[in-house]
Amino acid sequence: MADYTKMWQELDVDIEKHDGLCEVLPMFYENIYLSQENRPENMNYYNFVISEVHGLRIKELQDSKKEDKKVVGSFCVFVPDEITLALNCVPVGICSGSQFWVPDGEKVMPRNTCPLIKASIGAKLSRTCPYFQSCDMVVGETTCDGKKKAWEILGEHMDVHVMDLPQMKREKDKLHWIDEMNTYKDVLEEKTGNKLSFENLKEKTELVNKKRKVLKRLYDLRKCDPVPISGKDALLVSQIAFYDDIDRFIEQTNNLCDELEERVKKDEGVFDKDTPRIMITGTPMSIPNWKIHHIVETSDAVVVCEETCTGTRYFENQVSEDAENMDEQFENLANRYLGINCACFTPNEGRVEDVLRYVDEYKVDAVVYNSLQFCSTYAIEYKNIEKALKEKGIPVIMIETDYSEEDTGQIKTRVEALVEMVREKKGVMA
Ligand code: BJ8
Repeated sequence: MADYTKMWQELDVDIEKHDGLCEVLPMFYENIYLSQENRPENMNYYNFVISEVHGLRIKELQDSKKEDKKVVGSFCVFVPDEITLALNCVPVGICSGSQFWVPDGEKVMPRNTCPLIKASIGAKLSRTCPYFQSCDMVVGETTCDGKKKAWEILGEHMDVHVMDLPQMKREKDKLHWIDEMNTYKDVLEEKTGNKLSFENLKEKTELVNKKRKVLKRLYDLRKCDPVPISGKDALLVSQIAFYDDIDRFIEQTNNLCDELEERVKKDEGVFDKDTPRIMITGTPMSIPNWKIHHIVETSDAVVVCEETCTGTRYFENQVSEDAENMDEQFENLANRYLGINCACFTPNEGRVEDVLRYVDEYKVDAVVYNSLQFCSTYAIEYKNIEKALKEKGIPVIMIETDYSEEDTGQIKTRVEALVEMVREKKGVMA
C-alpha cells in the first residue's frame, strides 16, 4: 500500500492514534470477511476499497477538492445526495461504526448515549477519521435527541449545517421538508458559489436512482435459495455505497450482480439450500460494524435482508424523474425521502408493513431486531414489530448492543437458539 502519511498530516490527522486504528482493521477484516468460503470473485473490488479505505479514496477526495469540489459529510439517509451532487460536491457518509472512537466521544457526551453518536463525535475529536478531516462541511439532521445535541458539539469544531427533519408525515410536514431542502440548497450554493439548475438536478437524480437500482438488484438476488452472496458481503457493499465514487460503485456492483445471476442460474450459493434465512431490522450498521451479521453467519444461518438504513431504507423507492421545473423536482425528492420509515417518525406503521413484506419477499424464517444501545425510538418500536411478526408465526429476538465485543458470547447463544428453533421447524438437520 502506498504511504499516505503526508496526506494525512496535511489533513491534520493524529498520525500516532490513527496508526492504532489502521493496525487493527486488516486483522479484523481478515477474520470476518476473508475467512468466508466461496465468495463471489467480484467481492475483490470491495476488498480493495476496504484495504484503501483511508488511502486511495481519501486521495480521490483531495483530488476532487483541487477541482473546486466541496466534500460534504452526512450521517443519515435523509440528507438528499441529489442536491449535494448537483452542486458539484462529493457526498460522503461519515464513519461511525467503531468502538475505537467511542472513548473519545464519551469525553464530551454522557456514556448512556447511542454508540453511533459517540463514535461520530469521537472520530472528529480524536482526528483519526480522514473522511471527517476531508469534509468542508457536515450536514446533521434532527432525527433523535442525541444527534441534535451532538451537532452542537460538532459545530464547535467544524462547519455544520442541520436539516430540520419533520417527525410526522402530514402535507404540512412535506412542505416543511421541501423548505428545508431549499435551505440546504441555499447553504451549499453560498459555500460553493455554484447555482443549482434544473438540468444538474435532473442528471444527479437519475444518477442516484441508478445507485438505488443496482442496490435493489443486489438485494433481489438475495431472495434466491440458495442465496448467492453472504449477508456480510451484501452489508459491506451497502456500507461502501455511502462513500465510494458513485459511477464506479454502480459499475462494480452491476458486475457483482452479473456474477450472482450466473450463480443463481447454476443453483450455486454461499450457504446450502434451506439454511435458515434471517432478516435483520433496526438501527443502521456503519463501517466497520459487522458484529451481528458475523454472529448470525457463524451460527449456521444466513442474513438475507436488512431493514435498516444500511439496507433497504437506503435504496427502496426511486425519486420520480417526471418533473418540468425545479419545484416539481423538490416535491419528487420530498415524496421519496418522506417514504423512508425511520423510527423517528410518529406514527410509523409503514415500518411494520415493510418488515412483513420483506419477510415474504426474502422468504425469511426468523428476524433479529437489532437496536443500538440507548436508541429509544428503535427500542420502543420493537413491541409493534414483535406483535406483527408473532401473528405471522415468525420468531423474533431483540438484541440491544453496542460496538464492543463484551456481549458477543451472550448474543451468539441467543442467536444459536433462534436458529435451532428454525431448523426444527423446517425439519433441517444442522
Ligand atoms: S433515517 S435510522 S440514519 S436517523 S443516532 S436514531 S441509532 S439513537 S441512526 Fe438513523 Fe437517519 Fe433514522 Fe436511518 Fe437511534 Fe442512535 Fe439516534 Fe440513530
